[in-house]
Amino acid sequence: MKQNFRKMATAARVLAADMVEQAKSGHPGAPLGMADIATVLYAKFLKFNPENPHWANRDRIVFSNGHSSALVYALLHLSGYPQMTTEALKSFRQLGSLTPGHPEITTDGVDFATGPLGQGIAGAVGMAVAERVLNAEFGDKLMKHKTYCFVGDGCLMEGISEEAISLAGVLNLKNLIVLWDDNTITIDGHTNIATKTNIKKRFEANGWQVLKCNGHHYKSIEKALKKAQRAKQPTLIDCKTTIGYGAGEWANTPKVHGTPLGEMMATFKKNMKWTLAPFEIPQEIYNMWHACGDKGKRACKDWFELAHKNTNFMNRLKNPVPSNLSNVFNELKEKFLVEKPEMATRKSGQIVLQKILENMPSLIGGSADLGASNLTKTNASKPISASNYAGNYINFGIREHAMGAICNGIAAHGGFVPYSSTFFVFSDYMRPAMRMAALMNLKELFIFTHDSIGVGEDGPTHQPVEHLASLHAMPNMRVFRPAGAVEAVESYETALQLDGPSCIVLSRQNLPTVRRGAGENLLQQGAYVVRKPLKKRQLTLVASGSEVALALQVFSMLVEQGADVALVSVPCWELFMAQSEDKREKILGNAPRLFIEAGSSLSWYPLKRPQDMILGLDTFGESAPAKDNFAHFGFTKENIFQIAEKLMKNK
Ligand SMILES: Cc1ncc(C[n+]2csc(CCOP(=O)(O)OP(=O)(O)O)c2C)c(N)n1
Ligand SMILES: [Mg+2]
Repeated sequence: MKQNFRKMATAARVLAADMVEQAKSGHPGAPLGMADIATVLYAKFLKFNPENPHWANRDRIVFSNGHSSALVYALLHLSGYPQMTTEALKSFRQLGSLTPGHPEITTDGVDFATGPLGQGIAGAVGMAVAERVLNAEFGDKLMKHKTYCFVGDGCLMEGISEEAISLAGVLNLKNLIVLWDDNTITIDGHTNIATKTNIKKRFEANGWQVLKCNGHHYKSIEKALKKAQRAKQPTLIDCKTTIGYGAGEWANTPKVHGTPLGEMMATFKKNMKWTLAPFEIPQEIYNMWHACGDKGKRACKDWFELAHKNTNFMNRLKNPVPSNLSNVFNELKEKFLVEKPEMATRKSGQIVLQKILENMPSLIGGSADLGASNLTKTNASKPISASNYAGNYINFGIREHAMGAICNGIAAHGGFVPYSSTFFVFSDYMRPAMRMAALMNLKELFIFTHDSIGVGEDGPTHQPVEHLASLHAMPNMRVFRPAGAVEAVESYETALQLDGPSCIVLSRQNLPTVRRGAGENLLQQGAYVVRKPLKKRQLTLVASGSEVALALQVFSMLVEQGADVALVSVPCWELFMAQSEDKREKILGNAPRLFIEAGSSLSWYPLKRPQDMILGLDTFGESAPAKDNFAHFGFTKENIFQIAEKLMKNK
């Protein structure tokens, strides 16, 4: 099949322009500018199979400038992804379509959801890491592919890109090829109004190879991509392009970034020498585009023949969580129930993590330079490095934002459950990536330690207050805050059983083991009665994490006074709120409720009735020893005892 790149790129351009026009909304600028590069990439290099979009050894492609989505869908349509019909293109940006405003991974052929600039390039770094680690474990025949990533000027301005490319340099991810749509235009004008960074020097300083091409000249693009294939380092290709290429006076102006061509459409189509009706593509051009997938189809077929013989590998891809983990969890629970350790949950968490790591090669992750504090580096951790990818621990450096997005990329790649870790208060630094994990429903663990004012002397900058509530507000994110060692085991167990992302929030300070009997995993319903009332409840104490221990002291004081009290632990607010109201009410009971949490009171209002009370923390903490801090904010057994007595009297 003789491919004519000019015709192919023109078809991609007009389709993208037609889509934006039909929707009366979207971004024509980047698609028109990037179409030539994408055409050469798809025709000559990208290894993909439209008939099997999830084939594990395909090349990955991330459009970090997610506003180029019209081009993404045009490419998927032209190259023959069955789902991406002309109808789908016509539904661009409409409710329930496969062609949402920015790419989402629920569309076949979209490897990573993008839109918030910079997330994509960090995700691509994660994919390249995943590929290298699997390659080290299973060899070239089963796992060897490239990760391509388009970025705009915006992605490179975002700080996360610096975090990501510097780690990519350290890990020397030679299979990562980033294509920069270098059009010197962003929404507000020429890039020189906001940056004078020498991008070439910046990437080179991080150990990358930097190549350059004319992004509208096929030979030039091909030459650069060819060189990148043989790279010994990660590669940036600086593709000089014109935003809105072909769109008359709008080309090379910010206007074309996000304005449907409208009155400029006629000029554009004339410049493209295109006379067909909107969405009409000649068969000859379809044939050229369909041929792009041929190399991938052959490679995919060969790969399956081999891969099927390796059940270990195939099972790993199907489900990275091994089936025998329940034994690990049960043994640990038994051990903790017998030993009843007085231990920080970050420490019991480390014991759990180590046991899982020993049994789960697909669990990889690391910390943003707090391995020794988060206790997420274990005796079973082995570093992943440029000289040896066969490890399970990533030294992320002090780069929380990229750490989150890189883990998203590892999870989206497949074959792994990634984990990241830092102080809970710095979850803010990775929140945009966590939101994308939730949106993509990626199974991963965000492990946070130093979960409250219990941090103590480091002071309010280091003391999370609003973080639990703010993460509860994030859709599809689960937050586990175990009260002790047994709940720590169950937090990991539940997080690994369920789909999607989970946070595991752990204490710095020691906590008693509050759980008594073993039995089933009690975290699956989010909350449970950890100390039962005798006959008729007069009060229910409700707490999570370290405050459960405090509540337990109050419980004992009240019981000594002859009161009949229940203590409820809520290790996972989201799972509890997902229960039926009946079930929740049964656990919480009719008696007055006293909610105790050393954090924003916001989360407890949905469960608070007029006769109940919340002891929360709605200001910043103080720099003081933890004990003094808790006392200052009323988190003492004496104060809570008094509040409890008042609540019971008021009834
Ligand atoms: C984190 C984030 N901030 C802001 C935006 C809004 N936004 C979308 S595109 C864009 C400009 C991007 O410029 P560039 O990457 O050069 O794209 P081009 O205009 O060249 O297509 C901005 C500010 C965003 N999507 N994400
Ligand atoms: Mg630009």
